[in-house]
Amino acid sequence: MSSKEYGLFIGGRWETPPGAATFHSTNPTNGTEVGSFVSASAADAGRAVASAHEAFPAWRETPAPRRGELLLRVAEVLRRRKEELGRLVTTEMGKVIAEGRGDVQESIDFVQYMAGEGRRLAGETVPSELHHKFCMTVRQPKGVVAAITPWNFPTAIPNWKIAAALIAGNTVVFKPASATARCGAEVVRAYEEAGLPAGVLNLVTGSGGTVGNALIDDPRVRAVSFTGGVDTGREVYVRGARGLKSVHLELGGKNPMIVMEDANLDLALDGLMFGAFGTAGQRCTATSRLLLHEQVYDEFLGRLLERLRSFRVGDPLEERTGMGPVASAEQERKVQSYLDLARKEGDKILIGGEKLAGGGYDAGYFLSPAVAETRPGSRIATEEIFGPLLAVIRIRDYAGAVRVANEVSYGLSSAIYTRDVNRAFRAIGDFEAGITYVNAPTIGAEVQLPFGGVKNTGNGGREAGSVAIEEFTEIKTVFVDFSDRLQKAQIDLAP
Ligand code: UN1
Repeated sequence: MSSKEYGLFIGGRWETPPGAATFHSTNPTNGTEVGSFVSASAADAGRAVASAHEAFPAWRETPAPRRGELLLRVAEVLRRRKEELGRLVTTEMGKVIAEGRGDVQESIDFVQYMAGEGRRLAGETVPSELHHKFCMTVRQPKGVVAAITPWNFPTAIPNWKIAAALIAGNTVVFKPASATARCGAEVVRAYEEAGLPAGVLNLVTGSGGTVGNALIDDPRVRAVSFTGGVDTGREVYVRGARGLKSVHLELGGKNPMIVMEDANLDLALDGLMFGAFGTAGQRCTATSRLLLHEQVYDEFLGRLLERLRSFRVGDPLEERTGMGPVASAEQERKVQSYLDLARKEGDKILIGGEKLAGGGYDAGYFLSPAVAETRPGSRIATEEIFGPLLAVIRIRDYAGAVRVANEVSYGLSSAIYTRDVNRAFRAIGDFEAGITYVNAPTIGAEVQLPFGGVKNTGNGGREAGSVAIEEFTEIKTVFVDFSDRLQKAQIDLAP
């Protein structure tokens, strides 16, 4: 794939500001350049906001079902381009091709789902305490929304935000992660091709410190939707708070999988491989802790290590590859530093963690998938690593497993493998997490359900599902009095 140059997309036009600085994204498999982009200034971000602001009145007046038809066309474009975009995801980010395609499929599913939302956007109708008075709520768009997205789901997460914001009648300024800016730009091109009116969706590429902050600080931006790390998320929240904006945050995870003594171990092993090493562990929902019952500890661990010994790490574009490179030098360093830390803290690295060298590996960020035995409370058992390093903890019983599962600051996803239906249902209540899976790994969210977490994973909001609309709308409460006289609530009918 040859590299391609992209400008900013503002007011329906691609443009490269004269003299603009540029940056590029690279393929984590071999270091080649994938795309070159404008490093936008705060003034560029301001122009993008101005364009979104200008486009807002006409877009909000467009009937929501018409907005939905447009989204359906976007879904068609994405479907037609699925293979090409899937390969781009894999090339720019490094997840294996089946997952690259899955990323695009998640985009298609969500955009299509939101298109249908255009015929719902439901409010409520409730009785009045007075005669001939009608009470209802309607949903109204917030205005200009800033969507700031990470590199791990470089088409799906942008679409989660953009499609939900647009169907509700907002206009959007989108800043993708720099590492996957080409995926971001191609998402925007799909909306352009579908015929979205000028200014309704704008793209500004560049650093979070310049572009992201300029967007959050701009008084015309009424809502910010951010997915990324917890430290940045906290800064985004504080910054947005100054402008009293609605700030929606999807942050980290330290997701446990509990495997009980009565689990179907074959099923649990398949689930663990997918949950821990899918996307090279770089999902907010990745299974990063295995809480393993002592009765099946040795057997399950033995089978896991055996599976990993024949696990193929390599070119993510090859269909048979199990795991590609991690996404960047920074990710590689981070995982390696956690491995060092684990060794220092006395954890036992059972397998993996080497930087792979020779052959096709030299120019990429290839690490062998790692499993470390540790104890509750250790750093690798509590901090988000975002890479192919699984922490394993021995547990004695269900109560202990839940205690360990919950003793982290995050609360996104969680999973339990058991055949005991009582225990499964108890786990649903006991896990401090936004998502619980029973007999399935911690990853694999579906778009028609809410996605998000508790504790440091966010600030209470949810993406996806029909509740996604709540993040992007204001509720207007409406009273229509058709009695032709002044009626006084709380007073007229009081005894
Ligand atoms: C994320 O990791 O930020 O459930 C999103 C999953 C995916 C989405 C993950 N459908 O793993």
